[in-house]
Amino acid sequence: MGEILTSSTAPADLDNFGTHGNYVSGEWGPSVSGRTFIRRDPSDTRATVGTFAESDQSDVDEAVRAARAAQPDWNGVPAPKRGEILFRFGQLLARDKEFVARQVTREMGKVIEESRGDVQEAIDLAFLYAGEGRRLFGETAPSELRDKWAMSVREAIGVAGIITPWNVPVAIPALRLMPALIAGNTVVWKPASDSPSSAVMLVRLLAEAGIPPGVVNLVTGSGNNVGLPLAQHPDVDVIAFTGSTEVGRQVAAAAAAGLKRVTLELGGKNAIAVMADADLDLVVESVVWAAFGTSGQRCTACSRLVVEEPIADRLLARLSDRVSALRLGPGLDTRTQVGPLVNHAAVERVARYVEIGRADGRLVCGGDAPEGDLANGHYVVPTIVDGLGADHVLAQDEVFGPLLTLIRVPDYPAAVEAVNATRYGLSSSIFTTDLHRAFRAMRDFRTGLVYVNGGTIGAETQLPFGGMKETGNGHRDAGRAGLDNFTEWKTLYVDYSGRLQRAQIDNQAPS
Ligand code: UN1
Repeated sequence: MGEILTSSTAPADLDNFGTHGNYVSGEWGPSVSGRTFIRRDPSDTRATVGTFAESDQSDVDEAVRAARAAQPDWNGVPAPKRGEILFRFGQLLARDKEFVARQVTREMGKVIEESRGDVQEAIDLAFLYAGEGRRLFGETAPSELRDKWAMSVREAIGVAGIITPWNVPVAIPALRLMPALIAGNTVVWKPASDSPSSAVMLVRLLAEAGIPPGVVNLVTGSGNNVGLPLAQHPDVDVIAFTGSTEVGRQVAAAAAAGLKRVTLELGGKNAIAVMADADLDLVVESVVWAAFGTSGQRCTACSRLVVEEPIADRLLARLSDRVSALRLGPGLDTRTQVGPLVNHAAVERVARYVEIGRADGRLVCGGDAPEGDLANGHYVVPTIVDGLGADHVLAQDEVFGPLLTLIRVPDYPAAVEAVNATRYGLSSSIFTTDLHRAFRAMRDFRTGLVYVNGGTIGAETQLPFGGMKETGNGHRDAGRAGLDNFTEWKTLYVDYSGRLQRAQIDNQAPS
């Protein structure tokens, strides 16, 4: 992997991330208005994570100007050289992995092991797209005419506006930034207000890796004051948004007048289907991880468990024992298995759904306020609800929390129907030991990702990531597909016959 990097920019005092501005034209500075906001630790809101720039339209304007001005030069850097900078960024992130992971946990709450995975996914993406700098393949095709050449090349779109969520605050930005940058676009990035320090850390490392001034610009602040102005901005060519379906619609509408490219990675209501022949030990472990990892706050999280009736009671009993024993606590405590939710609004939202579950179904476990010393954090006890149908609101809405709804079905066709009975289509999974069933599910489940004998989370970086239906608008992140979000196709024809040759007219077979 080349040079080993040992020194770190990480400050010694982890508990004080300090005050940070925006990053525009290679300079850190306050917002134009001078306003700031504070991010608190979701595991104990008495602790402050840091203070960040509260930006608005004028900051967006400056950042877009900087990105526009830097784009031709960045585009002129040979793609393999751009790749070397991304590679170095990956090395720097590997060097600082532990520091970045700890900071991620402090600001958005998930357990430290998962934050390490988040950072690792970004390292993987940096190396993956660094390699794309030596590929970025187009196509060549034979012309239908003699002495004529036909080929296509990928080209940068221009300035990319990238809006990212707090739940995977390192990997998701990398899913967008790495392909945008390798293709020669410049970027204005608005991270979620609940995870600004992850963004600051990534931008510092990008700068240290050698990203030139103006190529990546960071503007922190709210969705209304920064995200929407960015989506509407006439000088932004492509908008990439990852977040809820509701906000995705607003972003798409804001970008529509400018006919921008819009790539949306939105909600999920992901199901695990468990067939009667499944290995139940494996099911229990996989469901706990898929449903309650990141406290259920992943777009890929499993929130519906579709179970064949004959094994439903047995599975539920085992699951309930296992889930009731999960240890809640701060994500930095290595004994913790489930961390807090991101903020108070999230706790209230999940609590509302738990109450609906209590009224309309049967709470199998959870549903109560957390015990012990957790009153100062945003904790919700992992909860399972039984006795509801696939069309119930708990089986339809993306709750984005540790709430799992069990749906009993008589057989495989009913399982397919239940799995597909949502407006989302991100991830799904089947547990079975029957090979034929497994292949049928791969065909029948209408989701962008289908797992066999694995939970719904944990997609790798080298293949397309994204969903069908209202999970997005048809685009995919990751792998080579991720380049499609940030490139135009240019088709090139070169006629070296020295005479007029007309396609579709002068291409008769030789007589
Ligand atoms: C998300 O929750 O928005 O497949 C993305 C996974 C992760 C990415 C999650 N690699 O669960």
